[in-house]
Amino acid sequence: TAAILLKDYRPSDYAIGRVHLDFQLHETETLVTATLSVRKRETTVAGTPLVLDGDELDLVSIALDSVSLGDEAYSATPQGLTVKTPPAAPFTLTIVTKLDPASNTKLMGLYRSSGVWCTQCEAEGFRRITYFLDRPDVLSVYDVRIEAPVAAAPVLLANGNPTTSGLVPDTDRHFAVWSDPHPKPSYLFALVAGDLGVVKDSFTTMSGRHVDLGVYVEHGNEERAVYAMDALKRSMRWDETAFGREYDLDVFNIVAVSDFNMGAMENKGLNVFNDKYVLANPDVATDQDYGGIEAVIAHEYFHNWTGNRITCRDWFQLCLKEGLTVFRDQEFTSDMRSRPVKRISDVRLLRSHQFPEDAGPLAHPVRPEKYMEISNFYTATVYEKGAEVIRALKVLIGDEAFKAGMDLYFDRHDGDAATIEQFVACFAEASGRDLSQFMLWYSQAGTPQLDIRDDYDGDNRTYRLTLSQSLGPTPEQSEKKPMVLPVRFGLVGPNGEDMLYETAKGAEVNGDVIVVDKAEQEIVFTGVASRPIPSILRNFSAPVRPILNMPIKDILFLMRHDSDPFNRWQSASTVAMYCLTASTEALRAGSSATIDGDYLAALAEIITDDALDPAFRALVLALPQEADIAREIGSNVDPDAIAGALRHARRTIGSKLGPTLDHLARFYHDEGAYSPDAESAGRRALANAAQDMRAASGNADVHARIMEKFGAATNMTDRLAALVSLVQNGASEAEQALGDFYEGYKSVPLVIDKWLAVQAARPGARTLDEVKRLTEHPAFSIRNPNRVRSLIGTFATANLPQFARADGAGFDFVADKVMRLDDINPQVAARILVSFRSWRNWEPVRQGLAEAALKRIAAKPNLSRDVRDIAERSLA
Ligand code: B3K
Ligand code: ZN
Repeated sequence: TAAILLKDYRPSDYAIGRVHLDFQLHETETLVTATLSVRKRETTVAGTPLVLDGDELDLVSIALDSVSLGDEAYSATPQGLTVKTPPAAPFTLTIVTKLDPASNTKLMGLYRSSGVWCTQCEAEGFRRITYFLDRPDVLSVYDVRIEAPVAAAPVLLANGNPTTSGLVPDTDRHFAVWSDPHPKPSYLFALVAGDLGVVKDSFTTMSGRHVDLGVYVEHGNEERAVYAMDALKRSMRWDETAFGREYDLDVFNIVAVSDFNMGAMENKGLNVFNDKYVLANPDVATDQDYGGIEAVIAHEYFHNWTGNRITCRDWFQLCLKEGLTVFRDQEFTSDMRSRPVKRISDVRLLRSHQFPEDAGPLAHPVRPEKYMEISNFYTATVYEKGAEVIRALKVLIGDEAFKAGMDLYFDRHDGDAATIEQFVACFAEASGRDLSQFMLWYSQAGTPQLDIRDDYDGDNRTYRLTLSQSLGPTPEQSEKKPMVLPVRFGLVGPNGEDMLYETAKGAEVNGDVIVVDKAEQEIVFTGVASRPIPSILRNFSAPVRPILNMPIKDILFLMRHDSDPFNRWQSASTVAMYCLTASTEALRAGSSATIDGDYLAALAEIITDDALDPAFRALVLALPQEADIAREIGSNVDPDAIAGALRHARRTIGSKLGPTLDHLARFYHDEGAYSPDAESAGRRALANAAQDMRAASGNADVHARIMEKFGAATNMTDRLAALVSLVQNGASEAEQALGDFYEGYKSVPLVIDKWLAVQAARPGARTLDEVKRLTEHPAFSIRNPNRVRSLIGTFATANLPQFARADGAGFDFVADKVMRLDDINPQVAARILVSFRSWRNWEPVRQGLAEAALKRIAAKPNLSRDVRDIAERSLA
C-alpha cells in the first residue's frame, strides 16, 4: 500500500448531505441499510465514478434512486465500492451490508463488548459498517434507526436527539430513532445497544437550554459513575465560562465499555469510554484514576467544539482538534486543581512520552506530512506536543490576543473542516503578528535544544545572556530552520528574588518573555546590580531541551529559591539527574555510585517546607525514572547500570532522610473519610512518596509497617501505594501482599489491571517468567486491550531493565506477543511495538537483539498495516 501525502489532498468529487442508517442488530448477522443523499460537487465532471471506502465489508444489495444496480454499473470488494457512472443530478444510494459484530476483534466499526453492541469509527472505522466517503471533510446530517431484541438491548442510543421509539409488532424486538441536526463527519458516528444501568442528571446551559445527561454502565456499577457525572457537569460549565462554548443538543450521553482500544471517543452527543475513565469509588480507584476520569471526561466533552463543531479537513490536521483539546483539558484541570502541579505533571509526561518519540525513528512533525496508517499517528507528538505548541503561542502573543484568536476561530470556522493554517491565521489576525515562522512548530520534527550561556560585567553592571537553538535531523528532515521560541525568564538575585534591570537589547523582550527567533541571540541587560542566576524557560514556556552550562551550586540555588514553582521543581530534577547520570557512569566504570550532599540537604529542606503544597513536594521527591535517565544519557545505554544508580540513590535518600520521611508519611497520612479532591490527594501523594522512599532503605521494620498499612488501608490510593512499595523495594512481605490483593479484588477487572501492572514492573530477573505465567492466568485475556496494556504494555514500557534484558529474552517475549496480537487487534499490537523505538540508544549487544526481534516481526506473513508501519519505520 502506498503512503498518503498531505500535499495530495483534494476535496471529494461528491458530497453526501444526508445519511439514513437502519440497523437490524444481531450478534453475528447484523444488517445495515444506509441511504445516502449524494450530490456531485459543482467542479466535478459529470459521470466521474463515485468511489466509496470499505473495510472487510460484505455487500448484500445496492440501489440507486430505489432501482437495484446491475452488475455492470458498479464494482464492489470488501475494501471498496465504485458506482461507475453516477447521474449528474442528486441521487439516493441505498446500500445494504451484513456485519458480524461478535467476531470483530479489532474493536473498530461495530463490535460486541460484554454483550453490548457498540461502535468505534475514528479514524477509519465507519467504512467497516457501510461503504462511504469515510473522510473527515465529508459532513452529513444523520438519522439513525436501531432495532434490536428488547431483552438483550433495552437501551438503544445513537448521536443527536431521540425522536421516536417503540415495539416492533409481533416480534421480541423494539426500535429507537435518533436524529443529529449537526452535520458531522462519519468518524463521529456512534451507536450503543445493550442492557445497561444508568446515572441520570441534567444541566442548564448559559442560554437556558435544558440538557438531559446520562452515564451508562454495566448494571451494578451505577454508584461508580457518580464522579464521572460530576466531572461532566463541571466540564460543561467551565467551557462556558473559560471559552464561551455552550452545548448544542438536548441530550448528552456517555457509555462505559470494557473492551476499548484507547481512552475514550468524542462521538457527537454520545461519548463512548473505556470503563477505566468512568468507573470510580474510593475502594477501587486511586487519586490518579480520579484525576484521569476528570481529565478524559473533560477532554471528550471539549471536543464538542474543538473537533466536532469545527472538525479536521483531513487526518494530517489531527492536532487541530487533539492538540487544542489537550490544551483545553489541561487548562480545565489547572483551574480545578493546582496549576503548578498540573504543569509539572504535564511536562513530566511530555518528557517521558514525547521526547523519546521526537528523538527516535518514529519522530514526526506535530502535523505529519505522510502516513501509511493513520491509527499510528495518535501520538504524544500530535496530542501533547500539539498542546505545548498552542501554549507557546499563547505565551508569544499574550493572553488577550490568544483569547481574541480563539473567539475568531470559533466564529469563523464553526461548521468547517479546517486546517492548521486557518487556525493559526486567526491568531495572526488577532495579534497583528506574522506567524509564518511559528508554523515551523507544525512542520519540523524533533525537540529543539536551547543552549544558555551568560556573562556578568560588574564594572558596567551589564549582564549578557546568549541563547542559541539547534535542531537535529529527524526521519526525512535533515535541514532545519531556526524556530520562534518564547522563553520566559527571570534574573534571580542573591536574596532569591528576581532582580530589576534597566534595558534589554538584542532580542524582543516582552515583560518576562524573550522571543528567540534566530539560531543565536545575545541579550544584553543593563543596570544589573550584581551577578544574577538565570532562571530560564520558566513554566516550561516552549517544548525545548535547555542546556544550562551552569555550576551545580547555581542550580541548587534555584531549587531553593526560584519564585517560579516549575523551575524550582525543574532545578531539583536537574540536580537529581546530574547525580544519577554520574552514578551510572561510575558504576559502568567499575567504581561506585554517589549522591551529592548538598542535593540531599536541599531536598530535605523542600519536602519539609510546610508552606509548600504537599503535591508539589511529592513531585520534588519523585526521582527521574530509568527511561528518563536512559534518554538523558542518549547512547550506548546500559539499563542495568541505570537501575543500579537509581537503586543506590533511593536507598541513600531512604536511609539518610529516614526520620524526615517517617514523619511525612505519618503526618500526611489521613485517617478521615476519603475525598478525591486535589488537596487531599496531594497529602496522600506526599505521605506515600515519603513512605516509598523510606522503603527503599531496605529496613525490615519499615517494610512491616507498610504491610500493616496495606492491610488497614481504607482507600485504593493508599492500598496500591503500599503494595507498590513492598513489591518495588523487594520486601519479604511482597508475595503475601500480592496474594491478598488478588483475593480481595479478583472480581474487579480494573483493579486486577493494577495487580498485573505491579508485577510487570517488578525489578529482578524473575519478572519475565512471572509475566509469561500471568499471560496464562484466568484474569488475563489477550482480547482485552486494558489487560494487554497492563501486563505486556507495562512490562515493555515501565520496566526497562527487564524488557531490555541483556539476553534478549524480554524483546523476544514482547515480539511474540506483538505477532499474536497482530492477528487479533492490530492497533493494540502496534502500540505495544512502539516500546522498541529507542533501540538504537542501547549498548551494542542489546541493540543487536532488539533489531533481530524487530526484523522477526517485519518478516511475519500477513502482517497488518499498523504493525508493518511501526516495524519498518523503527528499522529504517
Ligand atoms: N479522538 C479519540 C481518539 C481516537 C483514536 C483512534 N485510533 C479520543 C480523543 O482523543 O479524544
Ligand atoms: Zn481527543
